[in-house]
Amino acid sequence: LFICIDHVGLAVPDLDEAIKFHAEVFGWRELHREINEEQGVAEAMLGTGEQGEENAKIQLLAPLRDDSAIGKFLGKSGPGIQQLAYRVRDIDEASRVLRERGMRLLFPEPKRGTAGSRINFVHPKDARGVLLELVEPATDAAH
Ligand code: MC0
Repeated sequence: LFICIDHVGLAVPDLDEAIKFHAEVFGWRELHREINEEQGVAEAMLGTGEQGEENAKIQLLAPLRDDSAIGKFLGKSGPGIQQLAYRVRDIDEASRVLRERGMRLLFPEPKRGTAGSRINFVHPKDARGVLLELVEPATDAAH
């Protein structure tokens, strides 16, 4: 059902400051940056492995608005891990199987995620306290 851990998402108040911190302290590279209006975030993907090696990424998520998912998370919990993302080959099939197993997905249909991917989320109450994202990468994605 799942291929691997795609990324771990961290809620941050300031994207530029967070990118600088993770680069200077941990040595992670910025791979990608974009604004996702629908999700209310400015996000950056950081590469955690050696160049060219397939590895899980770190996603930095800064809120565009206070009433966005990340804005609310920061207000309630402060900066930190907001989500764990599993990569799937086929998000429609993975969603069907998870629903069959009693998991509530947050969106009726997948939405657009980073770099043209298709995403959905398992409700944190059903995933035992973890906001679990499903990511089907775009077929022509460079990363
Ligand atoms: C809330 N809860 C969490 C949580 N957020 N538990 C673990 N991790 C989180 N991130 C818990 C609350 O503590 C609460 O538990 C219960 O879930 C319900 O929370 P709520 O306060 O009623 O609901 P909200 O308003 O905080 O919304 C939570 C929800 C929301 C997960 C529904 O954040 C959402 O719709 N998220 C999906 C979209 C998203 O996260 N977008 C930003 C990333 P108690 O025990 O207090 O009842 S966009 C993204 O990631 C894209 C760019 C990408 O990867 O490509």
